Amino acid sequence: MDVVVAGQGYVGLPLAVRAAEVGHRVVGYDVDLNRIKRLIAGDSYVEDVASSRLRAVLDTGAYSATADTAALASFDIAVITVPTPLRNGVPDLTYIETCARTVGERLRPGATVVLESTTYPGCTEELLLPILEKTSGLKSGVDFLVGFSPERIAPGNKRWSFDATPKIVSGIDAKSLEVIKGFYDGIFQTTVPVSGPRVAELAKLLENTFRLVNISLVNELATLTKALGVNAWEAIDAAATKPFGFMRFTPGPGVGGHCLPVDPLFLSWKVEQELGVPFRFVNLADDVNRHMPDYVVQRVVDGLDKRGLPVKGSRILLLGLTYKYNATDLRNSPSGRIAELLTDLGTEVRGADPNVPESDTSKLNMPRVDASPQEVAAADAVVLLMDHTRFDLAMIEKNARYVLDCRNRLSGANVETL
Ligand code: SAJ
Repeated sequence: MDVVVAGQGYVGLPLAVRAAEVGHRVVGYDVDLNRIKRLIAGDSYVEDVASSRLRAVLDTGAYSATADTAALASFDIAVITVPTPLRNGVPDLTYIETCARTVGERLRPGATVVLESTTYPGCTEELLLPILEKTSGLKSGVDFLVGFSPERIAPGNKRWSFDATPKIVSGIDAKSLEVIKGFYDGIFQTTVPVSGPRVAELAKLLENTFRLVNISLVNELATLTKALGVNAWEAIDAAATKPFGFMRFTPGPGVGGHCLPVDPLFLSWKVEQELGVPFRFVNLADDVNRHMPDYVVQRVVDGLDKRGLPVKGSRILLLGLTYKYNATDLRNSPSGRIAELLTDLGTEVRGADPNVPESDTSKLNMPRVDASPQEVAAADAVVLLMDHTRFDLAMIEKNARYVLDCRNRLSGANVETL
């Protein structure tokens, strides 16, 4: 089939390349000209799509990349994989709206449109579908088919590769579901049909709300049991020996990334909009996680006090600036907030993270240094935020005068654990 994948990011590009590999003629559409230039050159910027795979489908002509909407003229299936960020706690759906208009203007009778972008329950039928009808003049369910299928990309996850991860599929009616399921059956090992787009939209939000709530639980547990003199990390490890009914999460300096701090708030926003009541679990979890940077800073202050060191003017080294273990992404990382709070207290903050691309150094709100023995030894306090495998933990243990370990990886008289 002729397939368009609108949005060639970490969700759209793997789908486009895989669809091309299984025999579809795929146009990868993106408004970012730099991305399109790199794609045409066979230079993949997505971790799980090797450039060799991209070049292979470019060479056969099964895949092409473009920013030119004229190339979207005759698709059988269009999949929308554009970003859905939050702006001040409110979902920003402008990318979906813009893309829906672009797709709608080229929609022909008999074609199908699938939304994959994470969004609130009802978005496919309340926002996407009317735009498609208005811009095309066609009738959904009669002239064209529509559905929702959430992404479950786990970048770098070797256990659950792209096609091995079960794929939820939905349609506004039986025919839409049949065609959409058939498309994804050719790409994924398992598809999971549900009764409609709202269920699929909600399932996606539930998956990440589950994580957000349970991470906030162990975060609050860590802060409270520390005061009680009980080691939460050890208790979590012990609880994790239960072979059923428990899932291990670990405390951290805060919840970053573009999924967990964002997706669940689509749910709480919709509930507030429609019902006028708060979604208390989401709001509480978000609040606990947002205050973890404050807790980390308080622990640093206490650690300096205990060592008779004035906070003002002290030199602090933050290790691990990206949002999660071994990640390269800085989005919503707690390190930024922690640096801001420590700077406001008059400390001199430096940051080290070998995973942050040089091109992203300018996004840091602190001077960037190497995680060298000299930098570690010169700091009045070291804070291990992310225990990347590229860090020399033994060197840190040996050279740090005082280290707050937010990942429970270090030991020694100079080490305190979050
Ligand atoms: N975090 C903790 N403690 C934990 C787990 C995570 O503090 O026990 C923190 C991380 O440091 C990070 C944030 O939470 O700052 C989010 O971590 P995450 O492991 O949830 O990673 P994400 O944000 O990349 O989540 C994505 C999600 N994938 C999709 O939405 C398709 C999530 O559902 C996946 O479970 C996760 O990847 C994954 O497992 O890789």
